[in-house]
Amino acid sequence: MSGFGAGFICVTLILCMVVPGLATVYTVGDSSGWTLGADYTTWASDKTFEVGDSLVFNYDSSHTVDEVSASDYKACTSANAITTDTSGKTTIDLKTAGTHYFICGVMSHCAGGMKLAVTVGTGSTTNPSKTPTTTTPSSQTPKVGTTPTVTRSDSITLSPLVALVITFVAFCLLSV
Ligand SMILES: [Cu+2]
Repeated sequence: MSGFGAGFICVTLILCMVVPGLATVYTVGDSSGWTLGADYTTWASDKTFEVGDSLVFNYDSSHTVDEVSASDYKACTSANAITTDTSGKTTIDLKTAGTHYFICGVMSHCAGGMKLAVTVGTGSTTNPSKTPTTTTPSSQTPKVGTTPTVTRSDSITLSPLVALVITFVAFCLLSV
């Protein structure tokens, strides 16, 4: 009887730990939303974006959300926009690694600060199939006879979570 209960609690705990690590939804500009007068470079500066995360732009009908190329971002032009939306609530799923650029397409708004660049890293916890940019550490020369150290930072950030999960699984097996 109690075995079922303990097992259920363990599975629930593991899910609770793992699931929040999968994807994060970022509200651009937080409570300010997507508007003139906000500083999106500062907003993005303390955040880490991963593949699988998403951005939500909240704005009124005087703005748009256009995803543009790097050069168009610098030039503040949305003439060649990759995507554009005027719905007032735009959700962008960050599906690929690299830098994604967003501007407001209304004249002079981009120059006025409505521009956002987010650098997306490859998701470390999941999405092993989506790793378009894998940089091989060519500078490293593991010629010494010792065991090669793990050079991928992804594995390092993942390990505490894995350790926790393993601990919980071991705990479950012992208690059931
Ligand atoms: Cu605007």
